Amino acid sequence: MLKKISLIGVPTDVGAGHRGSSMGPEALRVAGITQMLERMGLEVHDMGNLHGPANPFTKPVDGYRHLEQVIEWNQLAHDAIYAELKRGHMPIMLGGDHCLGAGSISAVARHCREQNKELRIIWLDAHTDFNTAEITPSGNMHGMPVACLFGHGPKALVEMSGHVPTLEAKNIYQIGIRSVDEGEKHFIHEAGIRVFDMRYIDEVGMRHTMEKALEGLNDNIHLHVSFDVDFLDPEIAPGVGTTVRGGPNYREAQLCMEMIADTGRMASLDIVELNPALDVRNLTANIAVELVESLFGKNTLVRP
Ligand SMILES: [Mn+2]
Repeated sequence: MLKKISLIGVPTDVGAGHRGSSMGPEALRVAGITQMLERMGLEVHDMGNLHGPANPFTKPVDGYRHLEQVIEWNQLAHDAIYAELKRGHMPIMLGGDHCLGAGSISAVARHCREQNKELRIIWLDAHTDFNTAEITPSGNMHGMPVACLFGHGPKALVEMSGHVPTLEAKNIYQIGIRSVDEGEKHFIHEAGIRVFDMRYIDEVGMRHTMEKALEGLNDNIHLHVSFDVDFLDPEIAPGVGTTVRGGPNYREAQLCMEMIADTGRMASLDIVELNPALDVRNLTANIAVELVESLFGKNTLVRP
């Protein structure tokens, strides 16, 4: 694992239906993300927040809400994350809503292409985020980043990584899924994406699920984790805009993170959709920071 971490705050909610995830980066800092990472022995560079357009809070146009602002924020995130990867730091994006996954992963994919590395994304989320302008029920672009990365969406986002499509089915595993829109369901199936939904996790357990998602990792794979906080059950993580009941509980989420840490291969991370306006005394930010601590290898015992 890389020793130098760069925190990049991307304070926007232009892709979301509810306002508030723009306050996510500061809530994570207040919850002590920097101090936690330093305690883990890492060198932390807090790059501060990016500055982009305000949220106009207007209605969707042709199936996209705030398209212009979403593109601008994604380009900013892409450029900042790419610059950190280029100088050998491990970027952690503090979102921001999940529309930023398009820009962030475009940067990671660009870097991997240049380094001749394979990319594997672990997408932790209640939703598949595979909507397009044609099938979206809301126009909210935080439901579209995966589709963009697969080549379906506005040109500026689809082409951001410099290679279309940015991802193929073999590059991504989605975990914790429990809310898929009708049009999305068929589209995901056609694309051949491996989705480990909550039923799968219920049936075989988190351990087996993560073994599958992490199998075959080697030196040449860059592991990126896209952690949408709505992955978690709303009982433990109420501070998100799109809560869906029946998510992983605290122990299951911990196991998921610990198993990713065990691989020692995580090379970039996004934390998105934390919404302090909907949170209770920063509880969800605190839980997110605890889980990220496990993601960086916090163990209860010394393990072989
Ligand atoms: Mn999401």
